[in-house]
Formats: sequence, structure tokens, C-alpha cells
Amino acid sequence: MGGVLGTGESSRRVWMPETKIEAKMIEAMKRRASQGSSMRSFNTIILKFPKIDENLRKCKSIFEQFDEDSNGVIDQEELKKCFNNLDIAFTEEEIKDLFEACDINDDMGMKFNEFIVLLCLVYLFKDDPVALQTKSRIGMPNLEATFETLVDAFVFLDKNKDGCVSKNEMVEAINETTSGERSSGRIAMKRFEEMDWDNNGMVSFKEFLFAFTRWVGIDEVEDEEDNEEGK
Ligand SMILES: [Ca+2]
Ligand SMILES: [Ca+2]
Ligand SMILES: [Ca+2]
Repeated sequence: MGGVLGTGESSRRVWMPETKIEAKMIEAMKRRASQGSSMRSFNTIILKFPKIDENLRKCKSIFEQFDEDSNGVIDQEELKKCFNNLDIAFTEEEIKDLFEACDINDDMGMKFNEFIVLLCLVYLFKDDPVALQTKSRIGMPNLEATFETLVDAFVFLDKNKDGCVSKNEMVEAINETTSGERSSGRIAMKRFEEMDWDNNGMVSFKEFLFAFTRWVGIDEVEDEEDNEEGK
């Protein structure tokens, strides 16, 4: 048919990483995916939400500590110091790339939710054999266990182990759990659309993390509004 927008479900999309950091993310995720996931179902992931939420919120104090001028965002200079203190050995360029990848609102600063995503990506990259100079831990056991859970959840969703979650994979994961209830498919699609920010039909680990911070309400500080009912 040759649909211009390429919305055909049958055509397998090929993920084209636009930046070095995205390519690195896909590679790291593929490597991790080859080790399999300890998650058994989508429900086991959801059951872990409260614990993950709690642990992520604890790193607010880390965030505040590194936001030296207390303006609510960590800028690149502050981030460099942060990495130094945490013994995360990234090059200037790597820090810059990571920073830009996570600065989704383009304000040249890491807000709390962006910072969490950034740290989680650092965690993911720590196994990279070509980045062995990176110290093996971030040095925060609780947080690392939480990050591992998030990685594990993503690996569970990524059935074909290509480093991304497609719409079909999302639907499959949710249907496995709810054994064919009609509404579950719709929920899966909705969840997927929430995650796929750039609308390219694929969810990267970064998108997954950002969606996650929204699901557990970590980005609500952004507009300082109480969660009102609605969208
Ligand atoms: Ca700051
Ligand atoms: Ca930002
Ligand atoms: Ca996949």
C-alpha cells in the first residue's frame, strides 16, 4: 500500500538512533536483554511501582545536594561536579551528550525527573565493555536496585531483544497478563502512546523512563500544580 506515514503495523520499523547516546543506549539494552528478565508478567512490574516510586523520591536529596544554587535544575557544571563526587568517570563529551539527551524541555538544566532518567542511563551504561574506565557502581545501592528493576521491566517488554519496545510488544505483554480482556488492549495502546513521545512507533528506554516518572508522579513538581483529575 505504501502509506506515506508508515503506520502499517505489518512493516517492521527499524530504529534509527539519531545520536551517539541513543545508539549507545540501544546497544546497552540489547546486551542486557540477552541476559533475560526476571519479570514474569506485566503485573509483577506494576506491583513494584510503589517501591520504585519510594526509592526514586529518596534521591531528591541527592538532587538538591548537587543543585548548588538551588534554582531547581542541575546545569552542566553542577552535573560535572556531581559525577565527580559520585565517581562516575564520564568524559566531558559524554556528559554533554547525556545532558542533552535528558534535557527534554530544552531549558539547559536537569529537573528532578530528568536527573533520575539521566542517572538511570548512567546505570545502564556501566556494563558497557568499551567504557570500562567507568567505575562499576554509582554508589547508591538502593537506587541501583531500583534502576535494575526498571531495566529488567524494559527487558521484559522488549520481547525480540532489539533494544526498543514496539507497539506489538506492549500489547503482547499486557495481554499475557490479562488473558484477553478487551479493554486490556486499549489500555496497552494508551500506555504505549503515552510512552512514545516522538511518535515513531518505538519506545526507547529513555522514553520508558520518562513515562515512568510521570506514572508515579515524579514530574508533577514541574508545574507545581496539584494533580487535578482529567488528562
Ligand atoms: Ca542549579
Ligand atoms: Ca531540562
Ligand atoms: Ca523490541
